[in-house]
Amino acid sequence: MAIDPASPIPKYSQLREILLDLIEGSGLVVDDAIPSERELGTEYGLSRMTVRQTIDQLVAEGKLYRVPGKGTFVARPKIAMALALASFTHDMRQRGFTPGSRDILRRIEPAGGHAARMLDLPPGTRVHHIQRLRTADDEPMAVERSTIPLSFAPDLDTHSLAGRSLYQLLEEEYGVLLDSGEQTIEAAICDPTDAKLLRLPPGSPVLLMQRRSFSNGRCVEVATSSYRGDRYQLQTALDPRRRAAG
Ligand code: 16G
Repeated sequence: MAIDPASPIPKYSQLREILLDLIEGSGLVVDDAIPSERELGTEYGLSRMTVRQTIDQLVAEGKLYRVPGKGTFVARPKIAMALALASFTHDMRQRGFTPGSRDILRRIEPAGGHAARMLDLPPGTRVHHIQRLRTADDEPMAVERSTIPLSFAPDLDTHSLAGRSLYQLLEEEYGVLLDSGEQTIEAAICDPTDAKLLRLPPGSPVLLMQRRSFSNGRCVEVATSSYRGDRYQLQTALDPRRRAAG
């Protein structure tokens, strides 16, 4: 591929395509170095500034990373999370990672107004509040905060969740099989406490997910999770748009 100076597509966009092809398509693997800014400039007849602008963008997107004094390297691909009612444990295992879970906080408390509304329960109903750090191959991935009414799992607090799946425990110990869910996902900035847990610089981006999971139409879990923006992307199949009736 070459840069076409006559093309209406800006040169940095053309270089981006070339670099993406290099990163994703043609033999470079994770942690391989890409050519230096000088080499790219010479090879494609571009100014250093154009090359830097393109690389900066790819670094910001998490496709490349820089090591000062050493060069620019191919980053690990992000984990493409499907929009499904999957448990973290199951999802990580399917991808070949070893899932982990560390309790940050577990307690029984009366549900506040917001949590109660989300759970379709009267305020003050007793709920388990569970905060966990989720890891994959010991690397922090997400902070998850789940609220579960005691009525579904009265002595859940006596079960360790270290390295264990909450969804599996609900099913095996309490016969609660989650069969539907709804979830919102938005961009957010990691709060300082979560940044520390996730070992991210303060102010890093996260995907903030709010999930309600149901069993037989009753809300079993309300969860708020912060997933690392530098490690996750969302992936979904797209259905063809339905034609308007009539
Ligand atoms: C997922 C759910 C979370 C649930 C957890 C159970 C999202 C955003 N969150 O991570 O709500 O508590 O799975 O995982 O997907 P576990 O069965 O491994 O404990």
